[in-house]
Amino acid sequence: MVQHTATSVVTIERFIIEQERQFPEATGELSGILYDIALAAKMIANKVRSAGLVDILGSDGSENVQGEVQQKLDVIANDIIVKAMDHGGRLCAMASEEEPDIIPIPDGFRCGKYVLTFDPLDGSSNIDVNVPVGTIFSVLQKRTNGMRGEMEDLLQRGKYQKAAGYVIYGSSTMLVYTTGQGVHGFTLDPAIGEFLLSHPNIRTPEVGRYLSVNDSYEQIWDENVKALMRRYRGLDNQQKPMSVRYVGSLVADFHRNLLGGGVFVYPANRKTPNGKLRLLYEANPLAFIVEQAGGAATDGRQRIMDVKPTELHQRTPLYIGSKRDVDTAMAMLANNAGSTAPSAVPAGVGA
Ligand code: AFP
Repeated sequence: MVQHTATSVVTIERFIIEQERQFPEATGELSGILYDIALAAKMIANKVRSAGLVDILGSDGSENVQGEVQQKLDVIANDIIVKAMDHGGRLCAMASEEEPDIIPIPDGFRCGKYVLTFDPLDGSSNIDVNVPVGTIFSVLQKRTNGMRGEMEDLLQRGKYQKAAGYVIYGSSTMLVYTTGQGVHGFTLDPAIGEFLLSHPNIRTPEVGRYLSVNDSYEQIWDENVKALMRRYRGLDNQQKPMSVRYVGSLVADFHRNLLGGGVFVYPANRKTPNGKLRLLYEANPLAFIVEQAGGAATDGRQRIMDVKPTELHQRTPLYIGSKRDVDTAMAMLANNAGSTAPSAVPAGVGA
């Protein structure tokens, strides 16, 4: 690991090159993917920043594959990423939370040895109220022999990820990524249009201060999930109470907890028995990051990155963050995680 002082100005490009030099066998393809993502992130940041100024807010009326109404910026961000990534010759397929099927590399472009999955603009329902949103991505290496990427290449366990990261469009724009050599954060300097290394070697506290959960679902949680929440709040006198912080924008909640220590929780409930969040686009990339930072991620039964995906848009319960707090979830949910008794959902819950 190259050491940088707090005062050295290191662009993301320089940092990626220096990391790559430590691996003489590296072809530069993974680095190229990361540059292209950084470029797409700058373009999306620009759109997000001006969202309040131009009439591009609100829904464009179409629905994504989960039946959710898309915001216009979702569509724009999706398009930006696809166009920034599909012609570089480094990817052989992509999958986006906003598209139902594999996104192929268009005819005429070279296919590379990696696949990319991404959520182009997570938390987009928050855009109308000027709350941070984010992009999440994951890079895997192709496994099949043909030229084009196939479903099998995308449906790999998270532990096989080669890189993962997120971009948070907040009071400043930050890109945080890992290639398995620690977690590094870069802040966009808008004056020069460059991501500069601002958070080298991020480590997350072992014990969290914050609990991020939407507890309006309490009525439709399992009893063991309710017990876990009582534990986190200190109500069973087993630990110090955690402070509740919930933005409702996963990247924002995750980012705060990564830096300050905490656990983000989105359990299964009777309305969504597999939880809400997506394994490939949200849980796996953030799990890779949190583990690299010293934290952990589980679905309540097993480590997130050990789950074998069976479909592109698979959902998963998610408990992610500081190690002790995720271990507590594992211990308290192990017998019955994710499953909920099939009884009626009270009217109005989980709307
Ligand atoms: P949207 O992309 O539909 O806004 O969903 C955001 C999200 O996937 C994630 O960013 C939040 O953590 C989570 O949903 C919030 O869900 P609840 O509204 O059910 O708490």
